[in-house]
Amino acid sequence: MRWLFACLLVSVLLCLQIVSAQTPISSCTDISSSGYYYLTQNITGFLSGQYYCIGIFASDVVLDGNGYSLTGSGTGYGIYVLRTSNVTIENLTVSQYYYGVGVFLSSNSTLANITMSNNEVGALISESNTIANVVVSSDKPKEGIYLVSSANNIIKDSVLQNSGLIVSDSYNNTVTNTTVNGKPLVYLENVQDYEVNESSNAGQVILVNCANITVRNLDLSNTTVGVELWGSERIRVENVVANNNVGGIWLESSSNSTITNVTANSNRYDGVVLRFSDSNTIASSTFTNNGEAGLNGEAGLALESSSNNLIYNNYFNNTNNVAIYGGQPNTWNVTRTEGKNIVGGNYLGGNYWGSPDGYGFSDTCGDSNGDLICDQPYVIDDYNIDYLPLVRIVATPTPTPTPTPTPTPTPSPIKTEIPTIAMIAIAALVLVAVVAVARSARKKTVKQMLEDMNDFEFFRRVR
Ligand SMILES: [Ca+2]
Repeated sequence: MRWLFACLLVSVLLCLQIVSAQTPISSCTDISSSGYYYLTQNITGFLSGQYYCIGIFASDVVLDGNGYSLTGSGTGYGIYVLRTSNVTIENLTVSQYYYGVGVFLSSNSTLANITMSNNEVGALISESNTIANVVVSSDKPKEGIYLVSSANNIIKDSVLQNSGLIVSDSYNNTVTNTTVNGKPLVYLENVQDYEVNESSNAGQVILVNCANITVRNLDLSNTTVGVELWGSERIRVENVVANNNVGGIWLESSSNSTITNVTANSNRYDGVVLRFSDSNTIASSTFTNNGEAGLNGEAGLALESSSNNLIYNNYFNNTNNVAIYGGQPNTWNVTRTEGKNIVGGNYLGGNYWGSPDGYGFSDTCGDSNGDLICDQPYVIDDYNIDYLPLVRIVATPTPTPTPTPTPTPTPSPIKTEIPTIAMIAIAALVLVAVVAVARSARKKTVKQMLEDMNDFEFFRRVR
């Protein structure tokens, strides 16, 4: 009898083992032991009390979505993986979380056949992992695949739409057969003396530990970041458009590189970011309407702990044109030299400092000698001064046609001359008076507007 009971117990335990090895999932849950898990229906929201729907905290796990979906409402993680190895997540759609899939302190994970749509970040990955046959898409550009503090990641056969790749302190990665907006994602690491031009038809360009590379004649818009330089030097980015991205162009720990004839407009965060990047040149480029997300510190150009960069002949027109963190010195103009500048003037010098409200420094500065260079320098901070800010040629308003006086050619007797002279004198006096009134009225208006602007500036600072 005792033996029979023991056999029964063993059979039950075996059955349980098999069941736990093939576990159906029909709601948000934690996975804390190895095995095969599969979704049996679409799931929404979070696991109660957590910021994720499915948490994986065990190694040797397969999560098979079976074609079903996880859907959030803009925050947290769809799938959160922590301290594991050999986890496979496959065959599902993850939508509308802040992070679609987050994999932390985990190695040898595989994300395969996953569609990540409208998450702020599709996949945030650390350590060595593989992403294959993944589709990351958004209605508007968001942060697609983010490789952080990791190495030896493989990204292959994937499609990034209104999305892209970002790497941060991540090396020895391989990216193959992956597109951004239908165009190749060009990821180069440890490459020297190379050109990425229009023949590459790149949709995004990422250079890690590269040197002497030219990136030119490309439209790198509607992605995470058009061009990213990480730990690279002597890179030339020329004639590139980087519009409507999360960020236009990003240089991190990169030096002696030049960005020229670039257009970076309407990026959600900054037009160009330099972090820990020295001795670069940014010239003859246009940065407008960046920073639409409205967070602090977004700007046309953001410099963080970056010094000795030369920034001149650029057109800035953003609510915040420049943001500087760290306060290191940079140079914002070249010596006044003859040559067409970015706003059509005849001298190269500094930059044009416009503002969407039309009252930027360059929009309103005085130019007493008419050389289209402001009388006063533009002071960003004590270490960052544009000594030769540019003035734009403003189209002259069409003058009001002066009524042509019809002279009376008839020789007049002397007595009629007196009233004529008097009339001219009166007319002249009236004209002077009218002009004076008009001038004072205009002065008042401009003064009023400047006051209004100061109020606005003050409000913005206080806020
Ligand atoms: Ca001047």
